[in-house]
Amino acid sequence: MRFSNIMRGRHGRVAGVAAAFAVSAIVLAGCSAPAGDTGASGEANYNIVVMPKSLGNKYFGASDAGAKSAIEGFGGTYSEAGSNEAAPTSQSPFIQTAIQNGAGAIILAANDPQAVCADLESAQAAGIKVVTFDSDTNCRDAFINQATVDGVAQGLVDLAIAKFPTEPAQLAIESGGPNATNLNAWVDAIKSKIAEQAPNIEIVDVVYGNDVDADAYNAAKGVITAHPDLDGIIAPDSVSVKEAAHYLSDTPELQGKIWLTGLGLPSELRDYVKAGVFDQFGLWDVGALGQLAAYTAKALIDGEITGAEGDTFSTPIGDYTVGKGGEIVLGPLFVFDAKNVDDFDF
Ligand code: RAM
Repeated sequence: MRFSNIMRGRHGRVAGVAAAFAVSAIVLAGCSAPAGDTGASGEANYNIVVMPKSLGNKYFGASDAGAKSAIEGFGGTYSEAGSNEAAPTSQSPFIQTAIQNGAGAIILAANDPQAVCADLESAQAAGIKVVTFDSDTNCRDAFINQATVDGVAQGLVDLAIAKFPTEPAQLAIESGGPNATNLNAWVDAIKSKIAEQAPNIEIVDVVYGNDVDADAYNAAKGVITAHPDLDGIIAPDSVSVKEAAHYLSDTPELQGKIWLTGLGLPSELRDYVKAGVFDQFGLWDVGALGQLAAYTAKALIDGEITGAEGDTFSTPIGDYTVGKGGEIVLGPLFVFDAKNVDDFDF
């Protein structure tokens, strides 16, 4: 069963097809049309370059596959560009290449709110529409938010409170890139919600795995070693939760002692959940996130929206309204467990 079917059933809205993911190769935009809304022929310029935080992260493999299916569906040209490093300025050279190649739009998940703004502003000055998704910048036409910050944080905090309703508990947060807008917003919201809603729970540390498998594994090991009384970890990025589960799986004496939850992919976590290494995690329809970013880029190129609050547009996956600050929200957090994890194919 695809996630879109579940979303349609649970929330009464068609959430789109989560396309099968694949780790994408670096493909630079091979665009030839002039930048801007229309090419020399007056045709809309649907050459769209998708820039994930980094390549090799299956989360972005799934989102970019969704963007590719949407872009090709409306007759555009999809390309993906990025490096293996989720560093603040790692996308800069790819933005410059997209400008030189005359892209019609750039779709980007930012590693830092500000670091690529000079490059993105050059792109906008050249007539390129800029859509951020997953992690925002201070410089774009619209931002596709997978779920509200409050919704993501409350979903994870609810799981923590269900596990530790009254007894004193020490939890750590293991995040990904230390500058990422989305992750830092979620970490702050988790901390403040725990402080307000669960005085019995203490957040004793926040550590970072940099969206890199080995770093994330070592961050889990390090924080558990540094805090002998630690009861659990909340890991709000897909690499951290996967690698924390990997470390717990390698260390059987910690299973049952260290509780874990986070945001991750069913395909990467199903074996750990079914083996009882941990019980529950959250996420959203990652393919639909990429699709919505692509349809938003098209709506901007077509002049159907400008990114102003109240703009509305229709897409094959539903009707959307641009919210405050140019934000468009995909949908709510969904919780996976051993019973439903096999129903999802991303
Ligand atoms: C990681 C990224 C991304 C986040 C997901 C849950 O792959 O850090 O930004 O949204 O996890």
